Amino acid sequence: MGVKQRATTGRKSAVRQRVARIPSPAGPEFWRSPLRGPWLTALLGVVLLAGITVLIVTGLLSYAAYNPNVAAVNDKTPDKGLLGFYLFSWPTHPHWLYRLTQGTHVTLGVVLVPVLLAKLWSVVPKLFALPPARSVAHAIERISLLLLVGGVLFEFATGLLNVQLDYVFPGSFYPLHFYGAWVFIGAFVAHVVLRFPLAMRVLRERGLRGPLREPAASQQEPPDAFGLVAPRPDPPTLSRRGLLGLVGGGSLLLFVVTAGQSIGGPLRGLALLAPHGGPEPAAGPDGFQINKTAHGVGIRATDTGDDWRLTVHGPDGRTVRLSRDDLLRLPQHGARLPIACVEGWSTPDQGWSGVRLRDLAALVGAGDRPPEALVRSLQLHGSFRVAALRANQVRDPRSLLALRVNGAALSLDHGYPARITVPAAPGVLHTKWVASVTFGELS
Ligand SMILES: Nc1nc2c(c(=O)[nH]1)N[C@H]1C(S)=C(S)[C@@H](COP(=O)(O)O)O[C@H]1N2
Ligand SMILES: [Mo]
Repeated sequence: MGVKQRATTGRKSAVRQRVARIPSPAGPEFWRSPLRGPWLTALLGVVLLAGITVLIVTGLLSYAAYNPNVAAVNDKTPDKGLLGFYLFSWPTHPHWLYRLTQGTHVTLGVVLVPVLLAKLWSVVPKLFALPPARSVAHAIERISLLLLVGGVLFEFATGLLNVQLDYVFPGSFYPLHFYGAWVFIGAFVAHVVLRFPLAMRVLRERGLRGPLREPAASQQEPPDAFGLVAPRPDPPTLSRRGLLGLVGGGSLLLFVVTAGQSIGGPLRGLALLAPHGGPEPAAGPDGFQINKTAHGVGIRATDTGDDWRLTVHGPDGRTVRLSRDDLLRLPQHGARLPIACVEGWSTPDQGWSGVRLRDLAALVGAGDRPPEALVRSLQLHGSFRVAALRANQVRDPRSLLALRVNGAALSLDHGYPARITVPAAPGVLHTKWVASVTFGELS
């Protein structure tokens, strides 16, 4: 072997030795924060347990509110099967119900992001640990963790993209978020059953505030059996109190720049992060949010002019066609109702007036017990052109084919010549630029 060759080999092995000394993320040495430990993880875990439980309940309610099992019109999720076991007729009382449940779902989802990130950070050494499985039980645990972490990231990502960017997925948001939710719920329940007793024990033993009062020098939690506490910690750069302050402050900030889109009032002007936040639209009958403009969905002025007719179909073939003047000559009723979108934003109650849906049903012989209704818009392209309403929604005296809002004719962007309003129903069922309503048994 030549001198040169020997030197190269020597350098190579030195490099190899140095590489061997760099700890890998799969080993505990790699993770150096002195703040990690069972107490921190338990505290964040308990906050997430409460928050995510509310997200799951309000999310499942939102799906039910969408009338997904009326004639596969609103939602075409194939083979919901057992996953739809809990679906029920979404009520029409109180009229602000969906505004509350969906405002909570979206606002809470945004506000929990810093807590979720902190929780994942607190357990990150466990996520990288190798070997992947030491036993069958351990393998099951690791797979459930994969579904848990993958599920939570998927649900937050699809949810946040939907509220921010208006449906950017291949296919529909609903099946993705719905199936994703059930995968996550399964893993979440398993995780809570396995870990909740442990978390409670840690919090009881050490107290809710105990570790926060300890001086910065002794920040580290005692060595633990789970491998969360760093065996060779770096000196602290942030106190545990500082970390929790950062997380809580982040959540508070997100609340302030989001919540106004559903709470309204002075907070609306602060909702900078919300696509439908920002200052209240100019005063006047039209002074409330518009999601999609007539121009944006290709509604032409000629479609909504004097030639416009509403076509109403009855259950046994009876059909009537009504001009806007015909409709205005029918008994007019008022209802103060909000628009509350699945994306979390909502308007305060607006004063709608027009013809009751049940009166329209009576015109085509669907009288005494109005059945379900299929509403079609003039709109030729894009989503939300058809919507199915349940019998309880058609029957409610506040459910209107609205012709006017806040004392003036609807503006084109708010759905002129006529739009649907239904108490407590998601905004997506409030079809604008209505062309026809078909009453009958849809499902
Ligand atoms: N024809 C038609 N109606 C529609 C929609 C639409 O895209 N097309 N969007 C729906 C959705 S998702 C919501 S939240 C409300 C929004 O009402 P706004 O645009 O008046 O704010 O209208 C609903 N009605
Ligand atoms: Mo919506």
